Amino acid sequence: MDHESKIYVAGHRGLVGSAIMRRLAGAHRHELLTATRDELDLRDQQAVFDWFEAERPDYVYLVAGTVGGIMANSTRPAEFLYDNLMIHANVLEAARRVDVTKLLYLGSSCIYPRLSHQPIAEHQLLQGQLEPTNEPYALAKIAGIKMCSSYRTQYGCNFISAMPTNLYGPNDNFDLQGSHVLPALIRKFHEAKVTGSDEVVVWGTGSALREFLHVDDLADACVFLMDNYEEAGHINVGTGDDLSIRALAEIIRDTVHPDAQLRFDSSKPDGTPRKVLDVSRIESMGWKASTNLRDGIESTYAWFLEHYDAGDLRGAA
Ligand code: GFB
Repeated sequence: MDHESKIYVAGHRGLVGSAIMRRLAGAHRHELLTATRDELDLRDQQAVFDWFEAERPDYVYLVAGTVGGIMANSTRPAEFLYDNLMIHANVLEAARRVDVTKLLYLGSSCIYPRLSHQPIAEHQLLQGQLEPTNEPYALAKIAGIKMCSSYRTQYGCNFISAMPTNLYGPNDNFDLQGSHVLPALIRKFHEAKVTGSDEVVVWGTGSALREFLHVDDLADACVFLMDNYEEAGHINVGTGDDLSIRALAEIIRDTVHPDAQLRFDSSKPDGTPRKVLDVSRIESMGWKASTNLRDGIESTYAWFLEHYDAGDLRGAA
C-alpha cells in the first residue's frame, strides 16, 4: 500500500477488524476509513454503493461478517448464509464500481471438506462434503472466494482472498452461546473460579483437533498479503500446528483456574474432527505466525480480565 492511500477496514470493530486497525495505526501516512454498523449496513446494496461512491477507498480489508462458533452456526444458519452473502456481494461490486486498487477478502477454514486430507492445502476446496454444523456459513465464504476470482477474471479487479484458521485474541466474542471455543473456555474457567466452582463443562468429547492463530498474527498476515500477494486463488493463513480440545482446555485451566476439573458433555457436537491448514505457501512467501499459543492465551486472559471487570466485554450479556 502506498503511503498516501485511503484504506477502508470493513468490520473494524470485530475481532479481526480491530486487530487490523491496531496493525495499521501509524504504520503508513494514510487515511483509515471505517463505518459502524449503524452508519453503514453492509447488507444494504444501495447504501454500500453510495458510501463507496462518496468515500472512494483505494484499499479495502473486507473482514466484516456474521460469525460465531459451532452452536451459533447450528442455530442461526439462515442468518449466517444471508448476511455473509449480502456483505461480500455488495462490497465487492461497490469496490469494482469505484475501481479500488486492491481488496483483501477474508474467509474461514471451515470452507474445506469435513474429512479433508490433513494438513489441508488450498487445492482441496470443494473436493468433498462440507461439515454440516457450519455448511451455510462455509457456502457463503466459498461464494466470496469465487466472486473474488471471477471479478479478477472478468473485470481485472485486484481482489485477493485469505483463509485463516480458528482465531482468538483481544476483543473476541465471549458470549457462551455464540462464541468460539477458546474465548468460551476462558470465560467458563474464570466464572468457575470466581464463583468457587471446581467443575467446567467442555462441549463434545474433547478429541476434536483445532489450530489456533492469534488475531494479531492474522492482522500482520493480512497487511503482508495486501502488499505482496497478487494471485487469483485463496491462500491459507495459520500456524500449521493443532491440538485437541482437551489439551486446549487443560492449557486454559492451567492459566485461569488450575484446581478445576473438566467434564465433557458429549451431547454437544464435536464438529469437524480436524482442520489443520497447510501453510507452506504463505510461509514460502516469507510470512510465519509468531505467537505461541500458551502466551497468546495468557495475554488474552489478561485482556479479558481488564474488560470483564469493567463490564464492557462484547457478548458478556
Ligand atoms: O470453536 P468452535 O465453536 O467452532 O468449536 P469450530 C470447536 C470445538 O470446541 C468443537 C468444542 O469440537 C466444540 O464442541 N468446544 C468445547 C466448544 N467447549 C466449547 C464451548 O464452550 N464453546 C464452543 N463454541 N465450542 C467454527 C465454525 O467451527 O470454526 C465457524 O463454526 C468458523 O464458522 C470457525 O469457521 C473458524 O472450530 O467447530
